[in-house]
Amino acid sequence: MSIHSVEDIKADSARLRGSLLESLADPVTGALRESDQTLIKYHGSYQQDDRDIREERRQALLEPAYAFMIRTRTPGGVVTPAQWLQLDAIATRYAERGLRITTRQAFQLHGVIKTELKATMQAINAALIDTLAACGDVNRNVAVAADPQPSAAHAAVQAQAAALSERLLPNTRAYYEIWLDEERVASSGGEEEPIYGDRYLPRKFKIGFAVPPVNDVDVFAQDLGFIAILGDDGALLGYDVSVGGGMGASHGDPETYPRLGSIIGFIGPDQVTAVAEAVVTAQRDHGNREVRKRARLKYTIDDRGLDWFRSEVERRAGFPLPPARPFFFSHTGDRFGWAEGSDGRLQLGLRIPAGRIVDGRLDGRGDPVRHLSGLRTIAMLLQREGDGAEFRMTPNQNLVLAGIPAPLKTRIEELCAEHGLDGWRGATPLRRNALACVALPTCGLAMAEAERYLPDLLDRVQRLLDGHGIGDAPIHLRVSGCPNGCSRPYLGEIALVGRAPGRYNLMLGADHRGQRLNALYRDNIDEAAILAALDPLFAGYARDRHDGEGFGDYLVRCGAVSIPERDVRRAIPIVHVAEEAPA
Ligand code: SRM
Ligand code: SF4
Repeated sequence: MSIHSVEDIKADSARLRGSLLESLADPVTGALRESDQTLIKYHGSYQQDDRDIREERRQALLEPAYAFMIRTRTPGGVVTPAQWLQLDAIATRYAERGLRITTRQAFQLHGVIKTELKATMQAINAALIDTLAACGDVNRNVAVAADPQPSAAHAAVQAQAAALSERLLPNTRAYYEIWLDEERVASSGGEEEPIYGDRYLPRKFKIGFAVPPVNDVDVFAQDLGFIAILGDDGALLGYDVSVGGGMGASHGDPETYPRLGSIIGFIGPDQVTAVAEAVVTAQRDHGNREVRKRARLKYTIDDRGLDWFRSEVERRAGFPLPPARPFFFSHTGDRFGWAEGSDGRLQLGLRIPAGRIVDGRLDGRGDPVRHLSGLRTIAMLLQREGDGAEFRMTPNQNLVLAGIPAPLKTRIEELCAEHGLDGWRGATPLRRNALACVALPTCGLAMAEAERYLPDLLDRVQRLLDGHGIGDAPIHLRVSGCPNGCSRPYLGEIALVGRAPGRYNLMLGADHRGQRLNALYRDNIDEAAILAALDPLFAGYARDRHDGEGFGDYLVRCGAVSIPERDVRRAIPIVHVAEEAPA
């Protein structure tokens, strides 16, 4: 679809209504009209088809097996045990492949058929969760540091992020009319959109809040990143503001590239909304609406200059941005296992491979797991006795059970062991930290496998590491099925980026703090070539690494890869910070 048609569809949509009601009511096809396929994204859903059986259906002269992916808007990935149970019931009834935790702390349901889409949306809303603006050219789910334990200011940051997510929602009532049967009041559908305007943003927009020393949200991959700056007493002083991060690129097109956000200054907590609105509206007015591939904020900034953009933000916000304050990131990973908060309550970090929560064999291999039913049982326990405990999805596709009363620890441990949820215990750092995007069979853009390939890939890479006696190296590996970069692969120390079935670009050399992109090491190679390329590098790392040196840092130091300065963001030096080891 051309850029102009997307812009026209938005403008002509009567505030995102389009002909969605007619499309949904059409009994002849499992699909929506083409323009409605664009519009439904703003309602938090994508039309997809099962690519595993696409060819078979084509040969049988059947239309593709259309079904819908639904994505929640869950700022910071926080849900209550009651909401967890409702989502589980919805996934079990309407979706295929269980619940999926995304790299932005949302849930995705896959495989919902058109005739059940409305009932599914209603059930999600009945759980007091919505899907509005989870996709589309608007601000998406706001990501927030997931681990509440290291910082007393975490609750303030989470509350601020949730409020910003609300503030940046579109004003249209279309969502409530189409899915929740709200009566339409204005026949023209003319709700004002002071932030977005008639055509919404030129492209998707993403915000993340990091709480140092952990950079689990990959703050420099966000269009707009807020880095919490804490006082000596742990209180929230404000945020350093980063703009213009983004991962997406297209193979063979140098006009598109991943970019790390650039820090433009420091703001107080009460200036977050003004700065966010300034950044969003500057992108609305100056983002590229001609070439969709160049429409993200990162290109607006590179095309017009960072100084121009900073002045534009200051002008719109109505105040100057003083210099950024010092901060320090130690890693982007999650904490696993038990930790105790200052209030004596406990939290438990659980590894969920590629975020997929199912009962059965993970992608048909290995020992069967009972993650879905295990978490259901734990949610029932926490609902009864948890006294405010909550589930927190992490941007690394994992799960934190937070605010658990100490007396429940043993019972929860037993339930985890019973249902195979204690996999983090024996898992090597490679397995704990790995990310993979969804890719096949649902993603229409996938060029190669990712989530379904991850277990085999990890086995093979782990074997190599073990062979060199460095099986416990804390290496961050990420796989994406195409260059769009949904698992933020360009921030992986090792990354595979899909080119074609079974073939990937091998990218190497990012750090584990989210401050340096990797670089292309080998183009379009198969698994055997990937392992052959990694083997001597692991040998060198085992032999020559310095104490505590990460694999990506080693590769840069020894010259195996060279990363341009523009792809590095240096922390602003801070003293007296204890470095936390990656998980
Ligand atoms: Fe993504 C498109 C899945 C996080 C960059 N992404 C897609 C679609 C919707 C494919 C499509 O357009 O038809 C994928 C649906 C697959 C499926 O079957 O479920 C998809 N993206 C995902 C998720 C589920 C990956 C995961 O394994 O968890 C993540 C959902 C996040 C959420 O809850 O909102 C997801 N996507 C990301 C991230 C990471 C992040 O945001 O931190 C990125 C890189 C950061 C960025 O935006 O630059 C990302 N997704 C993209 C892009 C490239 C955008 C660009 O600037 O070029 C696309 C393609 C597009 O927009 O045209 C895309
Ligand atoms: Fe699909 Fe590509 Fe995103 Fe993977 S990276 S989910 S293949 S769009």
